[in-house]
Parts: sequence; structure tokens; C-alpha cells
Amino acid sequence: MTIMTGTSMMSKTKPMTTPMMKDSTPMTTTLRRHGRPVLVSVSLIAWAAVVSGRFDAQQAPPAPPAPHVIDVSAERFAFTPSEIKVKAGTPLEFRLRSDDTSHGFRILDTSVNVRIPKRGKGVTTVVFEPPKPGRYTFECSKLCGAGHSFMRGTLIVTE
Ligand SMILES: [Cu+2]
Repeated sequence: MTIMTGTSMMSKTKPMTTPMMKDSTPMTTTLRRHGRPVLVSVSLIAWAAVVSGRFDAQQAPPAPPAPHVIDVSAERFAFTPSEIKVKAGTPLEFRLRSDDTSHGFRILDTSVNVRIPKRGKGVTTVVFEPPKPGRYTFECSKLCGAGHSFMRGTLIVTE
């Protein structure tokens, strides 16, 4: 009787029927001796819930985190903001626009280097995920006038 009860309950978790039946036979026998078949059923259900939860996790991996949007404007000869602080672990989406001529946006020691169109000609979007915490320097990468080489800023990524 106990084996029948266990089997019918296990059939609710279809993918696990075969391995559970192998395991459940000796366990059920042992517990019948002690007269506690209910405990077996509860522990098996809990185990099945844990295992099936793992399968669900494999089938549907969590979505990647949404990028943190940072609006930056460029103007001879500065970026605004010129100091940006973020937490590590989130991709950053820079939305870059110009208030005058066209500029560039390069983050040193990374592959990020894009053109920012002149005022009124749109926004450049670039996604960057800082590989580790630290300070990253960004600068204009398109010659835009006498103060071009001073046109830089800092991205500070904290843990
Ligand atoms: Cu420039």
C-alpha cells in the first residue's frame, strides 16, 4: 500500500518518475518498518521540487540586467557630466549628443570609440560593460578645436 501511494504522488512530476522510483523502493521499505510512510512522501516531494526547480532554471536563464542609461552632452571643450559614478556589474548605455560641432567619445584602454554627430543631427548610443571596478578616462576622439586635448572626463566604477 505504501509503495502505491508513493508512486501515485510521484507521477505528478512526470520527468522524474523513472529515477525516483529506483530510489523510492528501498526507502519506502525502510520507513514502513518504522511506520512513518508520510515522512517519505513529504521528503520525496521536497526533493522533486528542488530538482524540477533546477530544470526550470536551466530552461529559462535569467534575463541580463537592463543597461544603466547615462546621458552625456559634448560641447567645445567639455563633456557634461565630466565625472560619472556607477556601480560595477551593470552594463552602461551612453547616449551621446553634441551641443555644437561633431565630437568623438573614446574610453581609453577599451574598444569604445564612437562619433557624436553635430548638434541637431541625432544621438549616438554605445553600450559598455566595465570589466572591473576602477577609474576609466574618456575623451573626445575627433579634433574639434584648440581645446580638444582637454576634452575629457572620468568614469568611476565602484564595487
Ligand atoms: Cu574634440
